[in-house]
Amino acid sequence: MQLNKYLDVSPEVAAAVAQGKPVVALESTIISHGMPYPQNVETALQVESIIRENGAVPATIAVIGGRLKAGCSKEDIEHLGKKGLSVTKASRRDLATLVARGEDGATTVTTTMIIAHMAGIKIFATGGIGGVHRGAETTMDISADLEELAHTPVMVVCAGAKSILDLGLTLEYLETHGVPVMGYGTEELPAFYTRRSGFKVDYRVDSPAELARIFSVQQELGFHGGMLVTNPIPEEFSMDPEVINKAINDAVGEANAKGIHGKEITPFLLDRIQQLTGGDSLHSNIELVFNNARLAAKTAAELCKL
Ligand code: PSU
Ligand code: MN
Repeated sequence: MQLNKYLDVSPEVAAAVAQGKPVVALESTIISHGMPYPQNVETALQVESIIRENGAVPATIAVIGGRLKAGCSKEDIEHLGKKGLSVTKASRRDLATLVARGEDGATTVTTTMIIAHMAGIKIFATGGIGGVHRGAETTMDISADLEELAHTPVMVVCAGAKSILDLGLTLEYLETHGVPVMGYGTEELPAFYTRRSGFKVDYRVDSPAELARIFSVQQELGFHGGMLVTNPIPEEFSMDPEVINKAINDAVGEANAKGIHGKEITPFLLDRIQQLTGGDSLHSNIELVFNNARLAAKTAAELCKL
């Protein structure tokens, strides 16, 4: 396969892809913008170990010095975690400029999907995706993640979406763009910190093998889009809905009062929620990422058998 000239695939990831072995992509915005240092680096490294324990090769994705990386080194991860918010949060519109200027970028769900696809990786595990923000009917703030899910053939395993978003409108947008929303072991869309949202997913799926089969058929049908797999946070780590919803509402209120918008709003809300819940939400956030990594690794292994 002719790889993009701006892409570096690590030798381990390249070998696994070439041999048809399971590989799971991981994003880096969650490292630089989603969690504080040093928990961000510890979590990123532990997620990689969990993927290995479950039989797949991890490929953490980022932009380092203008190179698109599929398979970051430990040093790259440490660098992204330490630099934190000063690393550009890189969505689709940012990639060309960062590459041309030789800069670093922390990849969102959007750009992780793009780079994973360039490298031949089909499955990606993360915490939460971006979506239609509350108030989007006036702000038009709709994450590029939804558009990427419509066009790029990568399965994204997440814990649903935080109710910093308008979950109903997010599902409507995905439906319009033909993105299937699967619930792993559930008929209800999980709300990231909690297992329930009151909204239905499109299909409940109960095994990694079936997820792999449906995704594979979608590709064979010639559809070019992705698939969203929503995996509820394990019961023991889920939060009290009243506590977390109050924190979310307060954080959204503050963001509106301060006029925060655009790419800054998601990192602002994530950070405020962590402060308002005294670190409980960070613990839940870490555990749900581990849970998604396990499911993604198992699904990647099933996909390789087909
Ligand atoms: N939602 C979360 N955690 C995150 C993000 C979203 O619960 O870390 C990050 C992801 O990288 C996602 C990005 O792709 O924020 C979406 O940003 P925006 O809303 O600006 O599109
Ligand atoms: Mn946005």
